[in-house]
Amino acid sequence: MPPLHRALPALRRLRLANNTFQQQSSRLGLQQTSRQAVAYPLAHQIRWQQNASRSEGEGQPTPSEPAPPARSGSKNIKYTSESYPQMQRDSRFKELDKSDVEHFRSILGSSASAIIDGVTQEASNEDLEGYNADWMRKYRGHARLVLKPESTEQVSKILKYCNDNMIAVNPQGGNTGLVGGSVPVFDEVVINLARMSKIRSFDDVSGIFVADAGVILESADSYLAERGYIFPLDLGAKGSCQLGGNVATNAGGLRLLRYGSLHGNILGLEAVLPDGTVVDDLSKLRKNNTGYDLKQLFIGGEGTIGIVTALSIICPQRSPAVNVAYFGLQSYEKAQEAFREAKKQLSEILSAFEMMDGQSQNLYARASGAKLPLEEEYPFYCLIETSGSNTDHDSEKLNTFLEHVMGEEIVSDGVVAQDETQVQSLWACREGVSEASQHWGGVYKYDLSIPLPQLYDLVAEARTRFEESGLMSKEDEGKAVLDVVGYGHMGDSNLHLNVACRRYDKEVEKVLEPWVYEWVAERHGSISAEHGLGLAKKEFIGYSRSETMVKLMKQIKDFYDPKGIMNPYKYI
Ligand code: FAD
Ligand code: 2HG
Ligand code: ZN
Repeated sequence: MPPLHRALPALRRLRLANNTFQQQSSRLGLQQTSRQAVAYPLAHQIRWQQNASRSEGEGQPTPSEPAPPARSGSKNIKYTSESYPQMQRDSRFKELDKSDVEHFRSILGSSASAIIDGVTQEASNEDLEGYNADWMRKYRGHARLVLKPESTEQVSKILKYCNDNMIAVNPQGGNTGLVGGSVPVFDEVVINLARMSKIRSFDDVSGIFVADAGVILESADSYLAERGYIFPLDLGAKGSCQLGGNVATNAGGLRLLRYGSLHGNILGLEAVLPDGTVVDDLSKLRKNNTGYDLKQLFIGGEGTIGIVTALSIICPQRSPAVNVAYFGLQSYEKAQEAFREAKKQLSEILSAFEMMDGQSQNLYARASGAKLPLEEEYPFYCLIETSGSNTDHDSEKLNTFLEHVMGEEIVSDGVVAQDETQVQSLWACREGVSEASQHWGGVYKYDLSIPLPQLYDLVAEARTRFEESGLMSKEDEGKAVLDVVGYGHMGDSNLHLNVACRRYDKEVEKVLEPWVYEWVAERHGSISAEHGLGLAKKEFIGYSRSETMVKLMKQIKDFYDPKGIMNPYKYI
């Protein structure tokens, strides 16, 4: 089959133009099904904590695996307390004893899945590992107790007891966070929300969805898909991350360009404060200008002021006509031109505009064994998704856009998915990069907002720094760094700089930090576009926030959590 630009006159049917890629798609076993139910080439590794689950209707728990199997080799992950020896356990916090565990048992009942107890020696390190070690294999805590409440009331009783007894806690969802916020540093009690997995209600007229914080994102979206709606957030970790974790990190993801941030979509929250107070702000109102909008503090709060137990969110109609195209481009300037044209010509149907550099795509191909969609290699790639309500109308718009960008040589080559399997395969090239970049042992990840014209300069400069440092080689196993890759949500000016490593190494970190943060601050960007600060960026908040802002944040923290038991040692 000819490449896309030669097939343009026949584009009415939007055919995928690369036979070998189609064969590859079936080799990977991708299924013709909805995007949310597809097994991505690397996804089995992403679902490392809880298996994705389907909802069973209102009031029913969405089943989830009780215990997260730690990924193999997680015992080799260094303890955070060893990587950061300057961090000391806060001696004000109580060390757990048998009486504490007995009290928690009295709250949680006798269900075996409610407590993982390494304090009274029943649980092994193996059982606890999936809660102590993070997804990047970079951070590892010493927690000996994991509590899994199944109701808001239980969360309230647990927190009240912890607050009264100075017991530090670490709220946890799917443990897919990328900044070290989701796992303890020392012996904080992990409060994991996995068992709070009920969908509470859905109104198919307004699109308002209310669910427990422990519902897995993919389950929520599958539930909504069956009713013609879509969850207004999508990200690569959808099979494991929980709605509460999404709220707590204010996750951005792949659909933000179209549906906006959780700050706008979330209508109400239920949360528990450290002293056990239940904040019932589970409003289903679109408009509610009655004083301070306090729920916003929990959105992106990273578990530092309370535990989110439920949310209400407005969900849009699912678009029946979805198209995905994948392009090769000769330069970053061409990618910017393509974005400008996409906004101009696709306007209301544009639902994603993602950029990937050539290195990121090669890394993905190497890690997954997948063949890339285009026959030639390009320095840059873009993935565009359109979502609309009228197939003919959308196809016409997309054709006009494709003819323009190909005719003007903005885009050098491209393919358009012609069925759901191909949609998955194209998306996998983008979503698979995050995991591919840590395939060889470790990764330094930076998630940055940078003005669009300068966005890629950072990647090019970082690459030069590593070339000059002598720390990088694709072949030489002795070198810590394998490659420097850049990709991200170009439509949101959000770059992901990933430095793929064979091991974590302070020499590598020194090349990157604080240089990356200084670079971003000089351009008035943000050092955290969507992943949060957690532990990884604790020291660097000042690069993006003024002293006054940090002081106000500390005052808020002290007000909500005067004893400091919530997610201590993290950014605030
Ligand atoms: P966790 O990782 O368990 O926790 C994250 C933080 O939230 C921690 O500080 C934790 O203490 C706190 N927390 C968790 N649950 C609660 C709760 N109920 N109440 C209070 N605090 C809580 N992020 C993006 O923004 N966009 C992306 O595109 C994106 N893609 C990703 C792709 C992959 C492959 C991976 C591994 C991660 C990605 N992430 C992305 C990171 C991301 O933050 C999330 O995956 C997700 O939002 C975290 O949810 P979680 O349930 O796993 O939370
Ligand atoms: C993505 O957009 C995620 O794929 C993860 O935000 C980015 O791993 C990363 O750096
Ligand atoms: Zn992202």
